[in-house]
Parts: sequence; structure tokens; C-alpha cells
Amino acid sequence: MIGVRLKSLKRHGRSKEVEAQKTMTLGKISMSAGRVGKALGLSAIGLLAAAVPSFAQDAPAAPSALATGAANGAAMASSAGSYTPMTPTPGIGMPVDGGLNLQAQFSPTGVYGEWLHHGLLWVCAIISLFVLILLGIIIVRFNRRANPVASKTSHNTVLEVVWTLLPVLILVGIAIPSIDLIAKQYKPAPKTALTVKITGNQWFWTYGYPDNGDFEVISNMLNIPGEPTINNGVREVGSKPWDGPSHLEVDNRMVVPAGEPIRLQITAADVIHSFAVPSLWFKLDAVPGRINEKVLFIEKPGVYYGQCSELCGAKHGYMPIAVEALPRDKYNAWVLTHAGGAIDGQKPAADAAPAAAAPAAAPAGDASEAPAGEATAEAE
Ligand SMILES: [Cu+2]
Repeated sequence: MIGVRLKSLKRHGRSKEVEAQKTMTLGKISMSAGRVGKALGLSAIGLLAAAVPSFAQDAPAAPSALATGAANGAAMASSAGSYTPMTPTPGIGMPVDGGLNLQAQFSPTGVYGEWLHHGLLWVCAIISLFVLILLGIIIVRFNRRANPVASKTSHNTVLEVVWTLLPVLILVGIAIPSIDLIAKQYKPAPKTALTVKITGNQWFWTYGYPDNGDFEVISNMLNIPGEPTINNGVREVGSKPWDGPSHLEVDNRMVVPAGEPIRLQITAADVIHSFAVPSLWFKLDAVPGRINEKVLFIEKPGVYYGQCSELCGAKHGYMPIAVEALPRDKYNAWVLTHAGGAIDGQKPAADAAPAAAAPAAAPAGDASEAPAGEATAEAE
């Protein structure tokens, strides 16, 4: 009975979206996707239950990864299932309906860049207005009728010095923060920064985590209800409670820790793509046979959307980017949901206590060399 009701809700939500899409802008599509998401909210519990086995599948790999890392099966197993994708905040990290301004910024360079952008707009506006007023005065006061006897003045030293120096000072004033911003954008990452390897493919992104056991995440755009299938075997947007806007949400997001520098190394497998996330002030080309590197620093946990920004073929418009920034502990839990995922040298403090008990279970010596079997036994 509930199933039938949910189905009808779902169909209702979809048919609404189909009819609306004919005239929709991207922002409107986002909103309707939100409606579908809400309509499906009730089925979230069932979907969550369905998601659990997929975590369970990864679980057997966890103890062995742990044995090499820290011999702590219990902590690993408990954190392994604790990741649920974050629900994005409407209007944050995504385009908004009728938006003319920059998206709200969530990185230090982004905040700086936004400040400079607004400052330049003011400088442009004030200079334009000043020139317009001067032009108006000249047109009215110095036309042939109003001023029949023209002045023979050809030089005015003070005026000439002022109209040369003032623009120079304005340009220098603009150049200083501009060059500073460029320098900050391309400052290399600190040695300790987490590395994420991004590869552009026709037409999806892959994210590699060499510092966390070198697993890889494949990220495809979600299909849109009522529209031709873009990615076979990928679910439809709005079928999970945490789904963001259509055309921007993906099946597997690029998950990173918030509040720390991340070294992004970007390349491509086929043609040139470009990794761009407007709300993080980030855009860097993905070029085959070449690695481009830039630091990403996300100030606040959240979901931030972007798109491939280099025309790369037929489905260029269907390879969005979804970056999910999590607090460190939640990021670590996410890492451990992947087969082979490991936390190197950045173990959460909670792991320390059970690790002390390890020698009792494995008296043979170094806990790091404990056979996987013992780690599994400890986990139970
Ligand atoms: Cu592309």
C-alpha cells in the first residue's frame, strides 16, 4: 500500500518535471529535482537499507588493510559503515535561479577573488561615471553655439601631471592585489597535504587517492527522469534523499577533508577536459600526458558542484563535478568504506586504545605484522 503510494508520488514528481523541463533554466531544473527528492524522502529508509549490503561487501577487505596499517579491526569495522553522503544546502555550491553574481565562495582565494572582483566593479563604475559627467559638461558648455570664441589654451602643466599620475596610481593599486591573488592561487601545496589525482575521461571523472591506499572512485552524472539515458546502469537523480540538482549530481562524489590544503593533480585520459568548481574558485585544465597541480582549500564542510569546462566531445555537458568536503573524521570513515582504503599516519585518536590490546591477541610481536586472520578474530 505504501509502496503504491510512493510510486504514484514518484510518477507525479517525474511527470511534473518532464512538463516543466520544456521551458526550464538550469536553476529551475535544480529546484524541481529538489521536489522529486522530497517526494521520495519517505522511501529513504528503504533505500538506506538497500545500501547497507554494499558497505558490507567492502567490509571483508577492511581487516586486511587494517592489519598492515594499525591492527585495529574493531574501530575499522565500526567506522566502515558510518558514511552517508551529505545532503547539499540549496543555493550553496551550485547555480541559483536568476543569479548574476559570483557563487558564494568557500575557499580563501575565492573570498579574496570575490573581494577583488567587487572592488574592480566599483573602480570601473566610478571611472565610467566620472568620464560621462566630464563629457556631459563639455557637450553643454563648449559647443559652438554656447562658446563662439574658442580658447587658445594648449598646455596646463598641473592638469597634465594629474591626468597622467592618477591613472598610473589607479593601475598600480589594481595590480598589487591582482598579482598577489595569482601568486596565492598557484602557491604549491605543503609537503603534508593530501593528494587527490583527478582524471578527465570522455565523459566522466575518476578520482584517485594515492595517500589512502590508492583506491579509485569513478564519478558519473546521474540520469534525468523523463530524458534519454546518459549513463547506462546509473540511477536517476532524486532517487536518494541526498541528491542535489539534476545535471550536477553524480553517483560517486569526490570526497575530501575540509579545512586543510589538498593537492589536486589533474590529467586526462583522452582529450582536454577542465576541472572547474565555481564556488571553490577552482579551474584547471586536464591535459592528456601532462599533470597540472593546484591546491584546493575548502573552508567549510558541504557539497560543491562544478562542470567540465573545456569542450570535450558529444557528452561534454554531461560530466559534472561534485565535491563533498567532510570533517577529517568523517572523511576517514568514508575512506574506510572502500576496498583497500587506508588512513596513513593520520589515524584518529580513537584508534589508539584498542591498538594497545592488540599484543594480547597477537603476542608474536609487531602488531603491524599480525596476520589478517587474527585481526578479523579481534573484530568479532
Ligand atoms: Cu570534459
